[in-house]
Amino acid sequence: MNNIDSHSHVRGESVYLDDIPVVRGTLYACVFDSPVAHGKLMSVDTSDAEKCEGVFKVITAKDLIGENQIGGIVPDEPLLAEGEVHFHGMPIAVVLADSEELARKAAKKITVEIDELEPVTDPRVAAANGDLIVPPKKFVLGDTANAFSNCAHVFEGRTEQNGQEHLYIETQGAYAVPTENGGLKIYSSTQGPTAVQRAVCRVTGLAMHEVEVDVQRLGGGFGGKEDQANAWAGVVAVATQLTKRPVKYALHRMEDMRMTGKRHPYSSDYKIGLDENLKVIAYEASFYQNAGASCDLSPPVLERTLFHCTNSYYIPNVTATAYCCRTNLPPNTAFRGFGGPQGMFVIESAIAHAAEKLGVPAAEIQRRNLIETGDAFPYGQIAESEAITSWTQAEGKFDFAVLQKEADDFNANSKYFRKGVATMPVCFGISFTKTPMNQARSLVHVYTDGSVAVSTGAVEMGQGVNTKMAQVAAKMFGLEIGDVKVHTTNTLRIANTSPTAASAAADLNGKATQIACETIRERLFEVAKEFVEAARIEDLSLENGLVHHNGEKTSLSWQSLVMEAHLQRVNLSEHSHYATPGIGFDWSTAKGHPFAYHVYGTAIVGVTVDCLRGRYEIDYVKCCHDFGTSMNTAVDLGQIEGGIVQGLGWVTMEEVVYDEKGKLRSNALSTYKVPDIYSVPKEISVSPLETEKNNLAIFNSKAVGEPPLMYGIGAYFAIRNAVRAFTDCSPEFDLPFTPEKVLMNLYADNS
Ligand code: MTE
Ligand code: LUZ
Ligand code: MOS
Repeated sequence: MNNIDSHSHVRGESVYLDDIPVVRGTLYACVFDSPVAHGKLMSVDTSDAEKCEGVFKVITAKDLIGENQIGGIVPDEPLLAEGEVHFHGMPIAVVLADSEELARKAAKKITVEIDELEPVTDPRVAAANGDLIVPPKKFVLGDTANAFSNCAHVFEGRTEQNGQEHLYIETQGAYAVPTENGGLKIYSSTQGPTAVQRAVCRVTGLAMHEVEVDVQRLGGGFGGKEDQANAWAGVVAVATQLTKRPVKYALHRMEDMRMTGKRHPYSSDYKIGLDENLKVIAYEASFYQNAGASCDLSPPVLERTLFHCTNSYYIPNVTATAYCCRTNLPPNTAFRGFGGPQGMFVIESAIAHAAEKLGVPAAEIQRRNLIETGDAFPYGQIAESEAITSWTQAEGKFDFAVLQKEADDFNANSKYFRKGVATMPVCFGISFTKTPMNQARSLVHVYTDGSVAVSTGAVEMGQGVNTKMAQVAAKMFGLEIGDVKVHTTNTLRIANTSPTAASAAADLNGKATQIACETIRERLFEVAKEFVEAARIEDLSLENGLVHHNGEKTSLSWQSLVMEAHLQRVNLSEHSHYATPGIGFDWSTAKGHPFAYHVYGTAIVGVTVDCLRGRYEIDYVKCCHDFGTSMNTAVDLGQIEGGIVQGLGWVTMEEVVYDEKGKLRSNALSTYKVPDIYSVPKEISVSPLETEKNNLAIFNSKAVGEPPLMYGIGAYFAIRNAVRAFTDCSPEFDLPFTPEKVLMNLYADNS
């Protein structure tokens, strides 16, 4: 079963925001953004821009009819700057013109007077200044203070992690079309149609039922469009409201890179305590999150850092504290893993540190501390663990000892190359940690020709969720995948959606679709029962387009059944709702059962470092991954491969650079490097951990969108091991480990 979009993708026929035919009279927007990171905005002069050819209007904050505010969690994010600018790239004015080119040309004519203030770019400086966006958050299990005094070994250190540009192939954008009586229809490249609808309503003053948001698909989101599509939709909505003309804005790559936030950089401290048997007895961590200039999704990202701060391990005494630090960078935001990778890197660094000091392999400490079923996570949820099974299966399948020996033998015989190997277990919780977000709706229509249409709140962004939705309906009705069409994600058909995020879209929307199909199927079986003279509807099933009775074919086809039901005036449509049962979290105690389940896995990563040049290649990533029971192995394998490559890009070559003035230097594809075909692992092997256990995943097929990204973290530790095999050094735990940094460490003076 392939992705249903693959055919139109390879033919270039899939429709993205910029492919939607524009309506006559459409104006094109271009945002003028702040040239400095921090300052008092004294004046904005748009007069020269307004005189430019083709310019219809220039909008600034004072023109807004609604509220100048798009901050969803904390109201600290104006749509257009007013009084002060908080980051380089902050939108200040919007030029509307007859073409994109004319709008961009005119935007260059805008001038501003700004009294510059000192920008803060370091989260520790912000924390020292008391500039936290929300109060610190803390998880406590056991008693670390006491436990450390009983540890045989205690190690302390610090880690630095940089951000990551989403680099979705399709940049951000939105298109607003006026509808009757002042309403708006918004096409948006967003993971959160409802988030866009809310933001648009806030800045225009319209009610939610006056604004329709429609999403066909995204050319990638990766978290970058969970919240940060809102601004561009807000811009075109305000422009349409003020001009009564359709308005479109599709950002150019450099505008997108400069104006949008990225994965959060973190600076962290750790302290780890072990006993004689390498059991981790106590762990303390402090996380300083670089949130950027406004709140955005930083608090829930920070919370997920805490949720995953012990990764796959059981540690009886944990104190983890997290600080949401306001700086003068673009607001950082959701990015695949959502703070989880940042939490996991710190514990893995602490383990690597301990291993180096104790002269044991890190894998030995990892393996001895894997969480078991019945153990509690620091937030109180009791594990149903596959940590040991995935480790054991990976070790059996890929023979860690042989891989390590291969590397050792190679190293003994090579003058300038070194191989390194590292293991990376992963445990990732599935559900939005904010419990109310774990709900979804689906609308299923069966038409009288037997074809089926499904609409859900899920947004297709390349991850294959539409394919999975079609599979659910096809399976429930005993049809072919081609008999089902998944339609755009639209707020008129599906209201109050959670964003497509947290890897939970297939589960939530799939379960809702399953419920809708079940309801329709029961109605149809009542009709079929008479025709095939069945005693009970439980004896009926739908397979290969035919009604089956006690497992035997009947002559009643799906199409005849549907038509007959319609003639009998039976409802062939259903709008259903699903909410994950049994989950909840109480922040007053910082305990609860936030996740429907966890996804586990263990990876082993091998690299070769060129010790003359500092360059490296990833030889392999081999993992045993917990799929539950995959409903689509092609799609899931694609997610694993993409996730791994994105994860190792973050820890190796992707380097977001802001200068001391808070200006983005890595602001184009020429200065920001993501993994390409030459830098992906030469081999990615996936061994499925198949379990029969029931879980809350759709058809027991566990969520796969984010967890594999964290296998990529193993690349950092593998490179580190290779470097240490060449020279006696102890590189700082500092991401990304670019070839430059590797080279510096290879020839650092450690004396
Ligand atoms: N895969 C592709 N191709 N494109 C994307 O934008 N986003 C990732 C992941 N995989 C993404 C992707 C992120 S951040 C999430 S949360 C999940 O997909 C969301 O989709 P799901 O809930 O259907 O797994
Ligand atoms: N988004 C969100 C997420 O709002 N809450 C989450 O818990 C989450 N987790 C992962 C990715 N996005
Ligand atoms: Mo993904 S970071 O939950 O959009």
